[in-house]
Amino acid sequence: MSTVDLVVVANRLPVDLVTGDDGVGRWQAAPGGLVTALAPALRDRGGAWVGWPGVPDAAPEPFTDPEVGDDVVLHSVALDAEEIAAHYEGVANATLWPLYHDLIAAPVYDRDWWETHRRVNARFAHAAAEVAAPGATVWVQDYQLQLVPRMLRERRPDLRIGFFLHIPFPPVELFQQLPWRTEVVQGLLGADLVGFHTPGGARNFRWLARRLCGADVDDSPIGLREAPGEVRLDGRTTRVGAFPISVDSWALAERGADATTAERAAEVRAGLGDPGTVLLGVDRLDYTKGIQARLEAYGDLLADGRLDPASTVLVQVATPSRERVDAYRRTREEVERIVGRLNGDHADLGRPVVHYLHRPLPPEELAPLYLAADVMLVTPLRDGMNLVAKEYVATRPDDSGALVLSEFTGAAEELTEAWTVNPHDVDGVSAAIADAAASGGTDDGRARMAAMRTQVREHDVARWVEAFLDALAGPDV
Ligand code: ADQ
Repeated sequence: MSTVDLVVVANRLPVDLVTGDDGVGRWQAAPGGLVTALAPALRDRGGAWVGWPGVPDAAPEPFTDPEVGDDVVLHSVALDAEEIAAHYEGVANATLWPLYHDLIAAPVYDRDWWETHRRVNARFAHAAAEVAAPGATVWVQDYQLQLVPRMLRERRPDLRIGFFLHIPFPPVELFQQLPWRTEVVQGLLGADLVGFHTPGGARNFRWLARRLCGADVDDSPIGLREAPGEVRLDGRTTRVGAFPISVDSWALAERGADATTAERAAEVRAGLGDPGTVLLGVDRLDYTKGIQARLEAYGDLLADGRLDPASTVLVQVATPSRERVDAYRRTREEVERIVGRLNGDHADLGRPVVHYLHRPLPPEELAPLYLAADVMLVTPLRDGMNLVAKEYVATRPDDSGALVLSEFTGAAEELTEAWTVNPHDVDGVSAAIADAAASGGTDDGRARMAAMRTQVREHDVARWVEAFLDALAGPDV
């Protein structure tokens, strides 16, 4: 097998196996921020991507996909149905996801799942070790693969290994619940550089490295994009820093400025009955996203007359997600019950106050919605970053529009000019929505959006990739 100098390891490959009308399976690029962000670096360096193809037992030979890049070889890690249930639906989505998102749902700690999770992580590490050239850089992605860095280091001490966590790293008191907490911290310490969205996450991890593994740690403050901390253990140093991810700001701005997008946005508003105010939510249907909180807050505003149901519309687009996990089914039921109640209480014939779409929309449909929305509602109870907030800001063609943003998102550390809210405080969310809606056309509203647009333009996803890879390639410490 030929080997390469840059290997990305992620739970999923950047392509999906889809079955056509003729019954034949074909690979189709799965459009996503991460592949768009990483593909240029992989193409430049003739890289490889190691991941699970998303369906049970699929084990194709290494292949390429023109949309990812002809020079980027995709290596599949095969998982059987039992491994998908235990590693992916179990440990990843029912243990780590709720634990790392502040226990919004109760995490399940299952020893058999963990055994499988460990075995699956070892398989990813083995696959990466096979394709990495001597001295290559390997960048491991996200919470499903936290054991990989150490496993990979044991096989291949010559490699430069990076790890990035796309979800929040939890407060130390919560992390300590995990029965396999030391194994996870040791797993991550196999990397040369461990990246988080926020300095707080990096500091939590550094504290745990000392407490759980007896590592020698520095006490540098760790800033946004600067001064990573250092953790020394067994003669090696792991750097730990904050690398807030972003969006492809230029591509989004270009789409937002396109005449077709503006025309479609006008059609959308006309289709909604040309309301005075359009509010928008766009999320995966996940209990972390705080969809219920924003609906309740909106309901209060309609009920007490601060927003007029005859001239206000909320559009909520919710992508189906993890539908085999109980907590997700319950969240969907709750969201749909509240939508039904709000429309029952406040709608008129032909004029719903909430338009609810339970499906993903393609980017060419999302952009007009971002343009049509006077106020974007991003109210997660906890979120590593939240790209939707940045997409809204990046797509706006001018300084109009307003963002209501939960303080429990990574994005809130950068988009400080948003109307920030505590999503547990429904009265506070209502007040912020009312203020944001009233800010349209004011100097304050324009100044806030201008500042956020500058922030997102200057810190796009290409810069994120470059910052992480530069830090990873940095001087030996
Ligand atoms: P997610 O939890 O999936 O990501 P987010 O950052 O908001 O959350 O990204 C969602 C992406 O899906 C966005 O690009 C958005 O446009 C798209 N999307 C959502 N709903 C959609 C819909 N109905 N139709 C079409 N597209 C839709 C995880 C972490 C985040 C972190 C990212 C990146 O949970 O905190 O920001 O990874 O690190």
